[in-house]
Amino acid sequence: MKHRSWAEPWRIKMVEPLRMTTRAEREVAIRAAGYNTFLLRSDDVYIDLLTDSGTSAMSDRQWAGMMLGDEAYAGSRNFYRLEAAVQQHYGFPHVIPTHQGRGAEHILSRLLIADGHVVPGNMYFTTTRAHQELAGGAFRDVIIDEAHDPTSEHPFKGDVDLAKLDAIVRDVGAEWIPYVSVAATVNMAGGQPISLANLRALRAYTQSRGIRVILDATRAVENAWFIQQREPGHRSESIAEILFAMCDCADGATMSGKKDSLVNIGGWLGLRDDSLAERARNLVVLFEGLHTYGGLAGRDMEAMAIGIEESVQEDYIRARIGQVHYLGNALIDAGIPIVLPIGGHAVFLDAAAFLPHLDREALPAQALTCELFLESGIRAMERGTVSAGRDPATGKNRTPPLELVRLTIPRRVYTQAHMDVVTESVQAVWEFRDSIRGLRFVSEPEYLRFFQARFEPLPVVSARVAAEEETAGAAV
Ligand code: PM9
Repeated sequence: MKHRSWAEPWRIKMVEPLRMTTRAEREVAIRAAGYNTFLLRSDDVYIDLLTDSGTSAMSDRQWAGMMLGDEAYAGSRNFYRLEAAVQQHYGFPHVIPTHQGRGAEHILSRLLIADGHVVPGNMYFTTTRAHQELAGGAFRDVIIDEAHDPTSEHPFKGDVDLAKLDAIVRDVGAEWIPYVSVAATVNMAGGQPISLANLRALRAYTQSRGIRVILDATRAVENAWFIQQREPGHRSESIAEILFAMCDCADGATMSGKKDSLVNIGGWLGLRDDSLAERARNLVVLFEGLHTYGGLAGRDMEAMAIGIEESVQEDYIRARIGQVHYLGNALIDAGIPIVLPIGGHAVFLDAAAFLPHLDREALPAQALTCELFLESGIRAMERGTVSAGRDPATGKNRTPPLELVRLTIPRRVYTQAHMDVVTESVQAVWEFRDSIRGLRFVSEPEYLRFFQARFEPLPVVSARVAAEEETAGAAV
C-alpha cells in the first residue's frame, strides 16, 4: 500500500440536519439574495463551503471547556489559559484578545500605520488591507510571481520576493514602512504556504533595516504542515515546533481563531515589544473591551485555548489537509481547472479558465458561485474582481490576475461523501459552462463590497458577446 488513509481522528457524537431544496426554491433564494452567496439564508444551503471561518465543529473537550467559563469582567481565569496557550505555541509574550481577526488588524493598524505609510505584503487579504488603508497606509504586493499563476506548481507560492521588497524599501525608504505584512498560508493565492527558509530570509533582511514583520497567523498551523511535508529538513519536526519557529520570525501577529483554532468566534493580537503592547492594551479597551477579554466571553477564550492545543496535533492536521486534498484531487481527475498546488483550507476553481467566454467585467467567479448554488445548493465564495474592490485613490476597479471561486472546507464538519457530492456538482456545472451568463452590479457598498453587493444577470451571455452582437448589428 503506497498511501495510508487520511481518515479523521474523531467520530461523530452529534449531528445537525441539513435542508435539501429544489432547484425552483434555490432560484427564488438566489434572486432574493441579489446573486450574492453572502446574502443567502443558511437554511437554503445544503453544503456550506462559503468559508472555514467560525464554521468548525468544536470537540467535546471544547464544549466541556465552555462550561468552565469565568465570566468575570476583569482577570477571567480563561484569559490566562488563552494567554498561556498562545505563549506556548505561538511564542508571543503579550497576548491581547479580540473578538475576531479584524479586531486585531484594526488595533495593530491604528497603532503602527500613519498617513503615507507603505505596507508590503505577500498578497493582500480583504479585511487586512481595508484596515491598513483606513489607517492611511497603502498596501504593496511583494509575493513571488508564481502566486499569480493558477497553473504554477511552486511548492511555496506564499513566499515573499525579496527583490520586490528591496525595490520598495529603496524607493520609499525604510522609515515609511511600519512593517511587512506576511500571511501564512496565503488565502487569496489559494491557501498557499510560505516556506520557513523564506520567512527566515525575510527576517534577516528586515532586521538589518529596522523594519518589523507582522505575521497573519490565521492559518499558520496549516502552513506548518506544508513546511513539514514539503520543505527539506523539516520532516522529523513536529507541527508545534515548526509553528513556533515560524512565529519566531515575526515581531507580532494578528490571529483569527475562527480558522486554525477551531472556534466559532475569537482572535488575538500577539506582540513582543513591551511598550507597543502597553499601547495596544490601552487601544483595545476603546474598540473591543478590557484587555483581559477583548470582546469575548470567558467561555470563548477557554474554547480557543483548547482549540489551539488540538490544532497542533499531527493526526488532526493530516486529516484536515487530507480532506481538502481529497476534494482537490477528485476535481483534477474530473478535468476541472483549479489552482495548483491544492492549498490548505480550500480548493479554488479557476473561474477565468472555467468560463473563458466571460470577460472580467461580467464577473465570472461571482456568476460561477451562483450556478453552483442553483445546481445543488452548494455555497461557495467569489475571490476575484468583486473581492478585489476599488482602488481608494483612483476609485477604479482593481483587476486581480486571479479570478477564483473558493470551495472552503470547514474543519471537522463534512464527510467524504459530502466531498463526492461537491465534485459531482462542479462536474455538472462544467457540462453546461458555455451557456452560463455573466452578472453586473446593482448596488455596491463602500467597504468590502463582496459581503453585501447585489447583482443581476446580464441580458446576454457576456458583455463581450453583447458588444460583438451590437457591432454585428451596426454592420448589417
Ligand atoms: N477570513 C475567510 O472566509 C472570513 C472573512 S472574509 C471573507 O477567509 C485572513 C488570512 C483571513 C481572515 C478572514 C482574516 C480576518 C484575517 N486574515 O474574519 O475577522 O482569512 O476573524 O479574520 C475569512 P476575521
